[in-house]
Amino acid sequence: MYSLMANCCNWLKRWREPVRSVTLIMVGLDNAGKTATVKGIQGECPEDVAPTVGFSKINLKQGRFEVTIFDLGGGKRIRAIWKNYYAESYGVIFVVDSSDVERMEETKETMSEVLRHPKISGKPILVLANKQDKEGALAEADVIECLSLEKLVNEHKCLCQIEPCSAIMGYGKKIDKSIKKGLLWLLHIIAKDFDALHERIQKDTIEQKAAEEQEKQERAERVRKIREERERKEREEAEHEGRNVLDEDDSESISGNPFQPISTVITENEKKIEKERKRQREGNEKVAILLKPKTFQEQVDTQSLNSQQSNESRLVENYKCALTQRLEHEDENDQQVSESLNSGDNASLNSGIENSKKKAKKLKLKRSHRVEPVNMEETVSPNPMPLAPLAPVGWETPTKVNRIRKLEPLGETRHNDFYGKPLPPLTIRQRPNSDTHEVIS
Ligand code: G3D
Ligand code: MG
Repeated sequence: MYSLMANCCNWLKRWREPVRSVTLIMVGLDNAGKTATVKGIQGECPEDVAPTVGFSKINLKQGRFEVTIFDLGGGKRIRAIWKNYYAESYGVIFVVDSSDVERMEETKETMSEVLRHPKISGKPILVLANKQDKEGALAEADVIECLSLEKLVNEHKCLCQIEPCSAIMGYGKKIDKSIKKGLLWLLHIIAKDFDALHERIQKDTIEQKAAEEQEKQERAERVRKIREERERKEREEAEHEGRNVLDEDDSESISGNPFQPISTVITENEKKIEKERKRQREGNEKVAILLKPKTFQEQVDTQSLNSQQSNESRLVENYKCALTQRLEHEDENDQQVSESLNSGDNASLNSGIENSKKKAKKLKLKRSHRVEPVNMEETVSPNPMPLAPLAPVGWETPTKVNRIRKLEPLGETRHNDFYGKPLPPLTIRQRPNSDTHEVIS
């Protein structure tokens, strides 16, 4: 009854324990049987295993533990990577080939090196004296003696358990009981002092990550310095030999990514050519802007031309205006002749006809030299530039000039013709058989 109650309490106690993740490392010399051992634990056939390159990892569940075991390669050159896993390891499984007496010294040195590492010292260690099935394999006591195990573990304050075993005897549930016993012992020791161990592992992991980051940066810095030094030497050599040093753009494109696909290089070159063309076009536009004053000068010339044409047109209009006045006088003279005819006054008729003939002749001569008015709308340039500053003040636009102002009466006795020559004085004659009537000749 008492034992039943004790078992129930233990079960309840274990049930309340949280699931714990534990990492272990499996180390030892190459060919010791490490991979065969982890395969057997995992439940796979341990025979015909290939040499481990780097490391392999297995996960298994044992009671309240989720166990991760790193099977690290044991070759002389690869042992340097072991230390990268020390910080996160809760315990160590060290596999020894008990049949290989010649390498016992090497095994001893290797184990000593592992246990004295600050990230391993004080952690529990399980020693598997493997290949016990082989003839001439050292017994447990001989292994302890050859490795000076007692001294070593005491020196580094590591709890230790040694188990003579054979990895190829079975796997899974039929695995060698010594291997299973040794694994349970290790997990038990870890569980006993789990919190302290866990805290240490957390701290060591953070420190190791910081150290790795620092080492990474230092390595990158070293690489950068080496590259700068190499580039400096290349530049100096190029300057010494008088070669052209690549310009910045080219060096960028080369140093950017030397392994980029050729299509990317072609596209980038096309972009560069297009950029260069655009730069040239912008340069041409700037030149055109610089030449703009010449165009403006041409516009000024056009204005002057228009102004000149305008002056000419004004002269023509002036002439036209005077000529119209003259024609009106002649019309009136003609009217006088017709009136004389109607009245039958021969003297005045003859006189009128004479005057009319003379003036007709004169007018004919003038009309033959008559200048036709110019269509100002056609001659005026459609240039939108304002011409007001160039046009004389007081002159009207040509379109308005076409409307002739009504003539004011000339002076009473004398007036001048178009050419400034004084005209004969006005005569007022009395018509016969009629009232006084003014005839302007
Ligand atoms: P390692 O991982 O430590 O380098 P392996 O060692 O697990 O690769 O084993 C190396 C050789 O030892 C393998 O043989 C393997 O079968 C054998 N071996 C492992 N454990 C035992 C054992 O307990 N007894 C015997 N007799 N042999 C074992 P191969 O021939 O494949 O190289
Ligand atoms: Mg291996």
